Amino acid sequence: MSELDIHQLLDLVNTRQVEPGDERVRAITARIVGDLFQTIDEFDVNPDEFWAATKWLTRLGQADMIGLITAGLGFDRLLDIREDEADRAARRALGTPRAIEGPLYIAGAPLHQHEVKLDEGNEGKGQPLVMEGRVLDVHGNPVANALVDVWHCNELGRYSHFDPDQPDYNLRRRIQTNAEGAYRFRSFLPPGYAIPPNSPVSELFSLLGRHGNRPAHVHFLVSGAGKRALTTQINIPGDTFLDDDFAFATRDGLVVALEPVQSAAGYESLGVDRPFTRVRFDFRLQDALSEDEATPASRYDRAA
Ligand code: MBD
Ligand code: FE
Repeated sequence: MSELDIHQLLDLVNTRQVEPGDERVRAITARIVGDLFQTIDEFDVNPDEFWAATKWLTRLGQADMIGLITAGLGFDRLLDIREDEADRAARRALGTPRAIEGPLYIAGAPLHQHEVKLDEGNEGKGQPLVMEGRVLDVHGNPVANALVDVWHCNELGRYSHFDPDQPDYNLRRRIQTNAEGAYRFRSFLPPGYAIPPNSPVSELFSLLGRHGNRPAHVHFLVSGAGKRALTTQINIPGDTFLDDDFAFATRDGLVVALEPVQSAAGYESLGVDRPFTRVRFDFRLQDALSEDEATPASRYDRAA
């Protein structure tokens, strides 16, 4: 059996076994290897192309950019679509639509009660914004002491912890809602995001003839006792890339309305002293069916 054709080789790769292993991992691996064998064969991929691809994968991992390519190739949104389908199939009451976490969440942001100056240390950058609202359940009842974990990019479109030029937790905070489920924060309207140039991701995107832009957005991980933790984003209207997000994450119900507000009355504690843009947005959380569902955790922590 030392001379093999492609089919015999694939069969060997997928059937070798000296111990039980894991059935599901065996089956999924077999499918992926089979699909790749077929791709190489159909497209007549030559050795130089194949080894260039493996080097690209190595560089992608070394640059910690796997979470960026999954977003750009639609996998993050795919998982959300499948979760939505599972909710519908289970006839679960729906809350605020979920939207992808992205690769740039950092746990453990500073915790504040009811309100926060999210933009502390970034004063004067961009147009002043106040976002406020409540965390509610699917029946519209407030969720007291809910946690609103919020993060967005700086005025250059970069995220703290991934950008050496920003202090830790810049533009990242957690806000605990009051008894009425209310939260509010001051910040500035962030710009969109663009994938880093001269990176493994930008290399593939140029070969695909694609851009790597996201429309302006703000991320949230919202949780509360007995409620299903919600990962979502809001989009700022008017952005060129609103309907052309490289990560395919724009959703109805998450493009907020911007209200110009002339007077800072009532917002003194947030240090607002000039006209600002207000966004009012209530988060609606589903009931949790397990402790795991209620736990506010990043996708990587959840998977661990
Ligand atoms: C981002 O800011 C983002 O939200 C996603 C999903 C991917 C890359 C950058
Ligand atoms: Fe983002």
